[in-house]
Amino acid sequence: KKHKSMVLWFCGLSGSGKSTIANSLEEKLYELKVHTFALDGDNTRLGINKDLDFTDAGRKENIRRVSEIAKLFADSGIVVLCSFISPFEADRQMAREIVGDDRFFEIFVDTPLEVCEQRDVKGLYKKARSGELKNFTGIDSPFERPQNPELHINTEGKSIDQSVEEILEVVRREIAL
Ligand code: GGZ
Repeated sequence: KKHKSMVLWFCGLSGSGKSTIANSLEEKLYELKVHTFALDGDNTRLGINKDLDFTDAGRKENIRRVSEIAKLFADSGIVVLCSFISPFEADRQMAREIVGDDRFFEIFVDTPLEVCEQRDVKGLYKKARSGELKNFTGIDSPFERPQNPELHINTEGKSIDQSVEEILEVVRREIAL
């Protein structure tokens, strides 16, 4: 017998707030005694996926591998929070198929490019604009907006807590908290 698990798949531009929202949600779920595991570029692209670049093919393989990892964690009964730009509809569809449609929840963290670029926490947008960084999502690499995500969060004028509450509602419904 296993705890009910699910994969929350956060997609959106660099600097959109995916990881920030996921981390805050994780704290809330901890208080509710829900076991979680968070996957993002920081703990995968530096390790298991360090051989991959940001070409379309590199991103596809990145998404394929992290989906397989998410599937294994979900099989173990954990709620998995995946935060990846995952800019291509076909790759998100692949992730959904690998994980299983019934437990895959796509959350589009919709923050306008202008806002992400204004924040530019890591100075990557500046480098992308100057041409020092190639294939940067939103600048010279596309982001295909999700057409039918389970949840579409417009972050503008919304606090992290408000976004987290919206997601908590879905989680509560799914795993019957
Ligand atoms: C997009 C890049 C790039 C390029 C490095 N394009 O804001 P960050 O820094 O911390 O998050 C971004 C992260 C994206 O990795 P993902 O694995 O989520 O991407 S994907 O789903 O498309 O495979 C950014 C940094 O890596 N970064 N170069 N060219 N983001």
